[in-house]
Amino acid sequence: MSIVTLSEFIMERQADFPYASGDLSRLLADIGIASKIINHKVNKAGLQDILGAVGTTNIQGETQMKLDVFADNALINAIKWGGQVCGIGSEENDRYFAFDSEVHRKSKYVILFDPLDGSSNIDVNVSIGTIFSIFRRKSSIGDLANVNDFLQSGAEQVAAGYVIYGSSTMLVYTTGHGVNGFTLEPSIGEFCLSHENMQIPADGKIFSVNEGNLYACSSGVREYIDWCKQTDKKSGRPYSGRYIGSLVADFHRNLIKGGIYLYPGTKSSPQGKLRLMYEANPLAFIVEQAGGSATDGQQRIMDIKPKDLHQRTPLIIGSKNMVGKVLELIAAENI
Ligand code: AHM
Ligand code: MG
Repeated sequence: MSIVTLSEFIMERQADFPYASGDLSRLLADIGIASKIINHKVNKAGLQDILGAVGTTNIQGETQMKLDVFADNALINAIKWGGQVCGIGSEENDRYFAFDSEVHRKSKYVILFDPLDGSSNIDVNVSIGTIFSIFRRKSSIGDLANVNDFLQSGAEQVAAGYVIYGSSTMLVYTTGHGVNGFTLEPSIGEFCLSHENMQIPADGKIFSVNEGNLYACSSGVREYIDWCKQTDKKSGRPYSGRYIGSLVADFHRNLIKGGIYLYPGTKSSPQGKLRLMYEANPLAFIVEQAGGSATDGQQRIMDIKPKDLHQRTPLIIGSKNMVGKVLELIAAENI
């Protein structure tokens, strides 16, 4: 059996971009390296005295866990050292970084990431993840990166992906030519191609939502969840409710098995909880590349014009027909 490593695959696929200079390939490889470092630390989390809050709070007012900070630093260092981006935006930092060296000013890309999503699950041993999104810069090569390089709509992403630190560690990414998944083989320390050309089933039997918020959601979303629970032999309902509360893990399962994840707006938080730039956009790019859909209930996630680096958005993402059904019920709300 021949093994294809992440680096081999990235190099092989560089031919997908006829005029590419290899910068994007190197950037993806740097993310692979950072995620191995994060994986190593996450796996040791139960053994070391590294749990608990650092004591600082991030821009969203959430208490940071030590591993969030570690993951953030690991990614920033690996990516900055690689020199393929002129700037970085991270969910953990209120402002973006624009790198001032000559090498960085000449680079073509910016990256945004959520270094460790679902980090409130670390101390209960539940899967967590890293999510990233890459854009081509808007400003001129040679300039310092500015906010407009980051505030691009999802449709302009050139690559996106996630790493799930679960029962095994996987890296899944797209550059707009399908979705491929790599499993970390610990004995050789390499991500190996394990899920080639991933496709999400058009229909699924899993719905993932925090039902505790349901009374505060719009009637269309409530009706959809009711519909999922009704018996209908033909369509295989009732569906199964599966909610880990760790976006990458819920998304990854639904991508493979077919399903839908919803984090809608509520009365007190009309924009929901999740961040457009760090969570919704990259996963939307992946799900669309795998044949699924992602919407905020009114429009395609990747069409949203961002105004703020940290803005939130409602997110309904997964199997195409399931997302379509929710949209049908939301549209009927206004009639
Ligand atoms: P985080 O970025 O602070 O970790 O928050 C995002 C997480 C997602 O992973 C998860 O799907 C969601 O928050 C769960 O939220 P809730 O506990 O409100 O259901
Ligand atoms: Mg997050």
